[in-house]
Amino acid sequence: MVSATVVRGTTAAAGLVSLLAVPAHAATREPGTTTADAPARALAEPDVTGVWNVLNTVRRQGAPGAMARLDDRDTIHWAAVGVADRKSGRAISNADRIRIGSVTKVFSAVVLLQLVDERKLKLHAPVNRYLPGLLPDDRITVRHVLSHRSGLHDYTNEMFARTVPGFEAVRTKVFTYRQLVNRSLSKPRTTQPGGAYSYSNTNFVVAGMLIEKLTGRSVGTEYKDRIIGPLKLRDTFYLHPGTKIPGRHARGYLTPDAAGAALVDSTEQTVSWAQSAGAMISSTRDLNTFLSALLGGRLTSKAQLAQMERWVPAGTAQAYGLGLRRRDLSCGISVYGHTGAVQGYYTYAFASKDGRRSLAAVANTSNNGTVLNSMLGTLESAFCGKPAKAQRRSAPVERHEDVAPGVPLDANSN
Ligand code: REY
Repeated sequence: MVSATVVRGTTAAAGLVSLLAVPAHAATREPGTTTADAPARALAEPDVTGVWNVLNTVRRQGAPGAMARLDDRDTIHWAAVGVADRKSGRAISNADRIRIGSVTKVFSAVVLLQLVDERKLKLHAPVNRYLPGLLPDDRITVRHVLSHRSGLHDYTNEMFARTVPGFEAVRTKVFTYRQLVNRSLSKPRTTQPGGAYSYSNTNFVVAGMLIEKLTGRSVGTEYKDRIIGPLKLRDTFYLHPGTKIPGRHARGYLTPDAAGAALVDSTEQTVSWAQSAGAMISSTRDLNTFLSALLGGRLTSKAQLAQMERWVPAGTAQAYGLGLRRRDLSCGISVYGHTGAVQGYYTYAFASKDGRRSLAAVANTSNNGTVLNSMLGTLESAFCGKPAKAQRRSAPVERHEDVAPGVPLDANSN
């Protein structure tokens, strides 16, 4: 088990003791976070030990490894427990790359909002204006798609109804965007255009199609030129339909539906079933850099960031903007980012309103609702600090809006 705290520029020792040694300047409070619908509040000191405890918990709950990195202004904390590779027994580390699943959606949304800034796209315009005839209803707008209010059915529901067979059936497949949209359109829509939030990967497949249509280039090129390159994200890739994770990485282990069945190594896959909805590779460091830059206003105009933060209710203690999720923590602080679930990997990537504190936490398993739910605790510890004595925090129940439905909360918990 490894944990450490580093003040940028001075590498510190590893170990739980150093983890507790918070540098003096880090004690400065943030000016506060304000959301459209929450009062301003100062952030408490992060409870780094609490984050570490959560990682240990998720390991006991079935994750081979778990890790987190917390960037708090100039101070970096990280912690890692368990293994990156069950065969070799190599310890997992925050230097390991991972598949980030739906955190990819934030990248897709940023590209589209930059295109709005460039006046190449209008949020209130129908998708069909840009992609004639794609959708069966001209009333579905770009905003509806990016806020999961299009009503487009999530085709992954059927695809992964049976977890391991579903995965093996698509592991090496290469889909066109249109094939994925057609799968969705073969089912009834879930709402009227602009109706209630209903999470669907189909929306961000449409987002990828919009990016490619409007720019004439691949989504991979757009992520690279607009985000990965400018932010110098050295661990971040979109390699579709390549199946390998380049360089040092944590292997991913999918939990089968049958209790007690052996984990399935799911590291290599095309992720073609998700593409612009979930196929990126990254690291905890790059995710923190990315979200800090986004929330800090360095990736879009202020006006488009404000659009991303126009919230619709999205379950208990959650709201969704445009490709961006807000989670309201027990201490009244809200954090902004996304979760990701792709076979073998769970990711939480969130930042404070001003982007100055960010947390990325990863477990190298999936289809384990208990682990997913426990990982919420990393956000509580990172942004709310130590809970007051005798007040045990009850984490809000994870509602699987952003994970294929059908993952029972108590899966594998017995
Ligand atoms: C896909 C299934 C989940 C994952 C999904 N991921 O929609 C998007 C996201 C990209 O939100 C799989 N679960 C698992 C099942 C459930 O197969 N039967 O947990 O690995 O990140």
